Amino acid sequence: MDNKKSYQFSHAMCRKPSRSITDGLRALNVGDPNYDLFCQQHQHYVAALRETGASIIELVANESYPDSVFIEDAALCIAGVAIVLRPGAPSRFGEAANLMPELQKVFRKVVTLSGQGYVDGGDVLVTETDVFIGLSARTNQQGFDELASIVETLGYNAKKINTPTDVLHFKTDCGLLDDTTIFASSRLASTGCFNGYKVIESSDQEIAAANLIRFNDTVFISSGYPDTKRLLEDHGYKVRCIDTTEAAKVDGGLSCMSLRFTP
Ligand code: CIR
Repeated sequence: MDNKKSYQFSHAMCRKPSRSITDGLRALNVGDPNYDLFCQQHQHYVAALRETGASIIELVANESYPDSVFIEDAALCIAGVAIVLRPGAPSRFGEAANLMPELQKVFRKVVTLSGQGYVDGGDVLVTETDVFIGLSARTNQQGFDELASIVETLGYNAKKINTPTDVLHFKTDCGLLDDTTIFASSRLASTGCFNGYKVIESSDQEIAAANLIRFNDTVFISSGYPDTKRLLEDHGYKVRCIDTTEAAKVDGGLSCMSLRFTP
């Protein structure tokens, strides 16, 4: 099956938030997420993805891993292959192995990184031809090397980027809009890492809106960023806003709550 375009997907896999989300990792403590409200916001997110026509596989909550709702960090689904990653935070090490059987139910080919490197899926942005991999506190050089060698066999160019300091993940600051266009913070865009692409920059006041996802015909952004919504609509995109206040308390955003793929 032809899996391109890089923003068109027949499926997404999501994991319900666990009650242990109150122990989720965070750079800054602004208070624990409210579990019930998180579940409500997560349900809206899942329903919105489904409304684009995709089938959504919803996994049960996993209390052993507080951050497991952020399923994107444990795997990369690309060109019909599921690559089980190695999340770089100690409390998340086990998430990938735990997810593997679920991926095996859906994908004919499931592979793992070859060594002991670390990669969080939040550091990986896939376009039609390129796989950008951001080195960060969670993704190291060895992880880059291991993932690059896999995606290159799938026909992609692997591009190594240095995620700006103090930014959790590469995709905290960017998201794909279409074949040739990337939305990014100015601090990331100004590094020139997206040369060859058209870049739409987020305003510095709405930098948190940079973690958006294009899923089928819709661009999903977090609620509360009216300038970003207008900007994207002015560029012709269909935009839908989703409340992510509870995920944000533990440094989560839109991209991290799903694996998006065509198996
Ligand atoms: C973590 O620090 O790992 C989680 N609390 C948040 C992960 C967000 N993941 C992502 O943006 N891909």
